Amino acid sequence: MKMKKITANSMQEATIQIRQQLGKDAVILNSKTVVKRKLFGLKKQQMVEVIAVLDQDFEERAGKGLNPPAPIPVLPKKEPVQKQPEEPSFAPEAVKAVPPHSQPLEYARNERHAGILPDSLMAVDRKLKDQGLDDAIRDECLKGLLTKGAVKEDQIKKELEKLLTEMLPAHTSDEPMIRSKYIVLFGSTGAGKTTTIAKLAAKTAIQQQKNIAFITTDTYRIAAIEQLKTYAELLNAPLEVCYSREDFVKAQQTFKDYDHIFIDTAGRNFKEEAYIKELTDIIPFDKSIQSFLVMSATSKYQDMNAMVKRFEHVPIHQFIFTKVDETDTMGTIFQIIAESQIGLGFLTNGQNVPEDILEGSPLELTRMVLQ
Ligand SMILES: Nc1nc2c(ncn2[C@@H]2O[C@H](COP(=O)(O)OP(=O)(O)OP(=O)(O)O)[C@@H](O)[C@H]2O)c(=O)[nH]1
Ligand SMILES: [Mg+2]
Repeated sequence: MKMKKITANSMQEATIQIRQQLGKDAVILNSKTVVKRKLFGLKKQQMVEVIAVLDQDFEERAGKGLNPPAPIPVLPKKEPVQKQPEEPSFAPEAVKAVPPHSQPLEYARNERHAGILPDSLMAVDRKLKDQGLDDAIRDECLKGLLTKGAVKEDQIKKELEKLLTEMLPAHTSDEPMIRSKYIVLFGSTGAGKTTTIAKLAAKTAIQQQKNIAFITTDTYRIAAIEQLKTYAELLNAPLEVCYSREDFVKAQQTFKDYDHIFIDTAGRNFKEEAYIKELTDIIPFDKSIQSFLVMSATSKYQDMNAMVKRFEHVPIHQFIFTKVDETDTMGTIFQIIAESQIGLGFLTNGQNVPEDILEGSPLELTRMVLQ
């Protein structure tokens, strides 16, 4: 994105200069009247100061190869609403509307913005960068703030919260987060799958008074079965261990009268294609299964991104991010959700079962990023 600040005698003159310097596709984001001193400061003259941009798309979101979000069984997820930023009222006809978030932008960052953006917006850019948000998302925020004329602290806070929240898939708060008969958690080794499944099952059994049961396909570590068995006993819930698809089908039959069956899976190195096959060999990812990809909030963006791509052929309905108590940087989570448009299911923030878990909402996540 090329950004320019132009000061001219009139809006018309500014528009001509913008066209000359940025071309006919430039977009005016913000304008204000300024008083400039002329003739060695003896004369004051009213002028217009305009900030305009030229977007240069370099890649489509889809080109990043992330999975499209899988519809949640039983109650499908609603499509997120993409809002177009308002066009400034003074925008001349030739100046286009600001494109939506789906079009990322590229530009040399601070050097080109220095002297163009007000300090308050430079500070926003820096803060979001520190959180791990990429150029495209930050550009979208800066454009949105300029378009709304939000350059003061209180305006920025309100508008930025709104802009960021709208980039995330809409949260259907009227539907329970656990909404299918079978709930499966999968993800990388040690991410917190078993602990989280115990938290979810306990909440569902105790708070919602549902009949719950457990299945585990984690047969690699003896301790893994014992770990889940301990939680099952505490909740007075049955547990079946499944080594194969036949075992799984049998367990489904055994648990046919239960409300929710929580399925724990083995932590494996999912860089290996074979492990994904193992997972899908045992569990039939059909319409009765609601699946959560579990990742630690402390993971790097590249690893999370690779993980999402790796599960291309397994439906991921929502994410669970664990260990948020171990990081101050929530931007990576935000980035992954905004890019993949796969919704946030839960965040876990400690080792206590069942307390340390919360439902994720787009607004809450945005607030955590902006804290
Ligand atoms: N700080 C913190 N620790 C957590 C959280 N969730 C889980 N843990 C800890 O992470 C460790 C691994 O948790 P598990 O639930 O065994 O992880 P897993 O994904 O089932 O591990 P594997 O089955 O071996 O792949 C345990 O020590 C948990 O107590 C969390 O939200 N915060
Ligand atoms: Mg486990």
